[in-house]
Amino acid sequence: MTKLTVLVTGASAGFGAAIARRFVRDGHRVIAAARRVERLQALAAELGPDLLALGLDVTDAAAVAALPGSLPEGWRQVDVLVNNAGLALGMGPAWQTSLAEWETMVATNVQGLMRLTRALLPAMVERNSGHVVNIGSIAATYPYPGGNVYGATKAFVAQFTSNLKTDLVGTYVRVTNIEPGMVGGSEFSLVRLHGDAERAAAFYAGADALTPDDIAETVAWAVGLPPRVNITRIEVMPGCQSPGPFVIKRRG
Ligand code: NDP
Ligand code: 8X3
Repeated sequence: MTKLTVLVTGASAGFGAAIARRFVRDGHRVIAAARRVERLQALAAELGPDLLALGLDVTDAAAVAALPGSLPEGWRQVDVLVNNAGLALGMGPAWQTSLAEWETMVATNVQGLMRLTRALLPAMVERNSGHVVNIGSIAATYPYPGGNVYGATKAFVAQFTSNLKTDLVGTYVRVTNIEPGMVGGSEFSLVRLHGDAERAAAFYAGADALTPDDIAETVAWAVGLPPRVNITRIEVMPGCQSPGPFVIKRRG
């Protein structure tokens, strides 16, 4: 087995931490990036020297541009980039939401992912080997009330992935978009609902939601396939979830 170096953004919680654990346990090395470095250090203490904790705000364009050259000696060849860092903020209708929150979602989910990819892709193409795994969402495909800018950022991720695939045709650099539905066991809803733990818990009550480990499994599967196999997109929902019917508001 080739020991890969995998850079996972948003590794301080939820999917990112599960993906980092999965790759290290599978015998790979992980650069675990996020803003809350103390959490990454705890992950390093848990997983040992195959995990490198990296303080990184993906919205910091200069830090992302400098990333390839600023990694420690021996960690500079990134074989797999998992663009997982992301967030939703708010569930309100478009005319009542905060413009600043919309901008934060765009800066993180769109610009952060775009810049990380631009920073690390040239070396992958140069080596004719590598894999960019993006964490999109079913919110890219299925609209729902309150999904406004969040869903739109994930639609960017879906189309960016598809367009990268066309640029990378004929190479062994792969690109995959994982599009999860309802996943519990992460901080996603707590962040989206501005720390309202009761509302966040109510969202998952009685639902057999996916877990971060299910997403880590999906990522590990796509990455573990032979280099000739490019999984371009995977939509993954729990059995308890499905797209809804069209809404029809009737007169009277
Ligand atoms: P969490 O809130 O548990 O984790 C989000 C991670 O992103 C954290 O580690 C956080 O780290 C990191 N992050 C946020 N902003 C930044 C930033 N500016 N720079 C660096 N890291 C950042 O959520 P999930 O694990 O659930 O979500 C992970 C991804 O999956 C997101 O892209 C989300 O949109 C997507 N997703 C989630 C679903 C769900 O139901 N949970 C379903 C579909 C997709 P820190 O704050 O330490 O920087
Ligand atoms: C998160 C999934 O359906 O809550 O991306 O938007 S959903």
